[in-house]
Amino acid sequence: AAQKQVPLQHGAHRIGKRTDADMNRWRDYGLGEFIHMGLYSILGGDYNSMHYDGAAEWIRSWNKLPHEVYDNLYKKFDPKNFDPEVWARMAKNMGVRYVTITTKHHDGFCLWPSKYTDFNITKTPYKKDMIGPLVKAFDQAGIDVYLYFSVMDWHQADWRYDLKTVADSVAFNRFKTFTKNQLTELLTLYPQTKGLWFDGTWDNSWKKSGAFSDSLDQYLKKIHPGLIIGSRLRADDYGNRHFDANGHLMGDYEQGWERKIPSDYTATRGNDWDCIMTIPQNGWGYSKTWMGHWKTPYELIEMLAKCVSLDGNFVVNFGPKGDGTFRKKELQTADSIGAWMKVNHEAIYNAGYLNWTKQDWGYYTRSRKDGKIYMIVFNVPINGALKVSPAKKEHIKKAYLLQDNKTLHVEALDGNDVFIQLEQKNQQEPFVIVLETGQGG
Ligand code: JFZ
Repeated sequence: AAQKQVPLQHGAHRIGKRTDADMNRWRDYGLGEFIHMGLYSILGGDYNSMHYDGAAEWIRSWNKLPHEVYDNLYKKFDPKNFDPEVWARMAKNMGVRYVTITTKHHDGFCLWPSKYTDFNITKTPYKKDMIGPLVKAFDQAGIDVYLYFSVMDWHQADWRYDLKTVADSVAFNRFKTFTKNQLTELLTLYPQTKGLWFDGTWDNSWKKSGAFSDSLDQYLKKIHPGLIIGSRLRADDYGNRHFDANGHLMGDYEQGWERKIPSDYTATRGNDWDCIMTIPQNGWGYSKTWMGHWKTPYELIEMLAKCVSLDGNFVVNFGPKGDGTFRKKELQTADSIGAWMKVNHEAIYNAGYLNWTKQDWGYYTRSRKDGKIYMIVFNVPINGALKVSPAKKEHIKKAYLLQDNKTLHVEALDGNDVFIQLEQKNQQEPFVIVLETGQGG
């Protein structure tokens, strides 16, 4: 029986995936990059010889650091060694197909010359715009650009966490106009923008502004056709976020997979989604001391394979230093992922979910272009044989290594199950096997 539907004015306006060219392109990215750059990059998580335990880009909220000190950091913002071409080349070499850049984080500092606030990059010793040159360099490298924008703004006097009085609502209405102006400005200045990545939308003030967030979403898409906006912008009539009261996704893709990956396909609810991941345990902006375990390139590649196998994209975050350069470890990580991608990108780009039973050796992906099946292998069993159990009516005709086209022996088992026999059992790195299938069998 159909569930009772709650009538909504500001719920999802579309059920199911977007199928236009822009969204199809998004779906096929596979791998992306996130960049957090801002005033926090100057401090790197430290102040007065003390270290802040939280995420470095949140350091302004630390009670040991006076707001006045933080808000004057713009006088020291001078990324002298910033070269947009170098950033774009690094991303290209890593094999990413889209990038999301912070234009304004929670602190309210704007990396573009916004005419709606003085708290922007033109007032720093650096003086110049950072966003424009980045958009241009990435765009020219063939990497699609998305702009991160925090709605929550600690610098604006009109920002409210909640709307408890009439005065709160009056101030917050001014803030809404300010927000709309800034977003219009970004899309006007940087028309190459493919989408907006909203953040800081979890407070009551915003949850009570469902009508506004709905109209803002429609307005932005009207002035910028094809624009992609995830599920972190809107709230419905009742303040539900991501999914409306009827369980429908509000946004072009699910934006809630932050440092976590769906356990299986059911958990994705069949929606478009991406996972954004930090290399350390947590923390997005540059931190001199990295938090917890540092994910190795192969760990990140395994996450990438898992995301793509579940129809999602995987996005790795980088936090450049205040001078505009990347720490060595990040450069090495980007390099290693890139080296693997150069050989194996076919299994990642334009590929997605395959409904065959998952096996312990790794992950399947299927090409949306030609239906080829990829096995991304991380764990080779002791017997050196990889079990494949195709869905009914499909059978394996051929298996070969993507890295050198070497054909592998396919041994028939019960039904249409097979063992793919590896000649070399002690693999040291993840590798890909291509399967060609036929009907019947
Ligand atoms: C937010 C920011 O607060 C953070 O600084 C960073 O920019 C990150 C990309 O986004 O952090 C979040 C947002 C959402 C969740 C967790 C952290 N969440 O949904 O679990």
